[in-house]
Amino acid sequence: MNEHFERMKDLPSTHLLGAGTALCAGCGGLEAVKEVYDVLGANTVFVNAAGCMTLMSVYPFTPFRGSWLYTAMASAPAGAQGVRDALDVLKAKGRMTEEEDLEVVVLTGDGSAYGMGLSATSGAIDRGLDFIYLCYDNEGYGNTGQQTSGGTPHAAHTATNQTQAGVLGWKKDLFAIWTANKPAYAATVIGGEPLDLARKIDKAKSIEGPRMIIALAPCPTGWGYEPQHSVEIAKLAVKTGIWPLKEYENGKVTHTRVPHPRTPVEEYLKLQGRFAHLFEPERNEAAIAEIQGHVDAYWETVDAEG
Ligand SMILES: Cc1ncc(C[n+]2csc(CCOP(=O)(O)OP(=O)(O)O)c2C)c(N)n1
Ligand code: SF4
Ligand SMILES: [Mg+2]
Repeated sequence: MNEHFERMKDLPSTHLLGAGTALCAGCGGLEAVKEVYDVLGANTVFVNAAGCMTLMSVYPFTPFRGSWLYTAMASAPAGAQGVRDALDVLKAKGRMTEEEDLEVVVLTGDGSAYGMGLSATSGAIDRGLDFIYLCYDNEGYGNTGQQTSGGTPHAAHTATNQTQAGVLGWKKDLFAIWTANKPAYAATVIGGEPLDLARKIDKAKSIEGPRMIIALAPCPTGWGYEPQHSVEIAKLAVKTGIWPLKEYENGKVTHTRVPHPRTPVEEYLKLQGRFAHLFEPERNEAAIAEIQGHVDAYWETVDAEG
């Protein structure tokens, strides 16, 4: 077993399960949610799919000034529909003013967003639901010990993929799945690039309809690194081109940061315990080159589109 998962095994279960009543130090998901909330403000109701962030609202305690509804993993967009409809009824009956209205925000992990909750999300986009959908993507089922999800990257070790090769498949392109559904807006963000994130959330706030946001969420506990490296890893995700920052509006995708020159992907990979087997006991040149090739191929398509 990878040394990183050996260490996880010995952690108290409260820490393994997203730190019980608090989140882990250096949590990139929490950083992104805080930055998003700074822009959205108190007139927000979160509809939360079970995951690490659920621990931010353990009744009667919450750091939020607005409201919170907890749902099963697959159902957050359906819950958001109910909340949106109830708010609209209150407004129609004159029991709530426009100023008192709430922004309905699904807050979900990648386990739901890339898998279990995908059909409910697709349905909500089809119905033109007026909501923001925020996925903090820590690339695994973090709350239950970092099992593989549809967001887990190629070659990573997870609690359910401990072979020398790691995960054989490739991270699903959720942004492409969403934009194929033609939402009003979609964007990728990361807490380590707060200005880019704030501009996109501000824009999402000004638009009506389904607005989809994915935040890559560096996760010290699940990815196997010390909490103080979260911002460095976030910045490397962008500089290496592994996490393209982009947005979709009116049928067009625009990249909001184009790293040039791109830092080699191994600078990002080698900081994380989940990729340690690519470097020790000996470098797996073929696997590192394959991941680099994948990233290069993506950016070649971007360059070709100009
Ligand atoms: C249908 C269902 N299966 C399993 C669980 C147990 N469970 C709670 S949180 C969680 C992990 C969710 O992963 P993700 O959506 O990526 O969020 P994260 O934990 O990484 O924040 C699981 C499997 C559940 N709540 N519902
Ligand atoms: S996303 Fe990772 S760092 Fe954040 S609370 Fe969950 S396990 Fe901890
Ligand atoms: Mg997750």
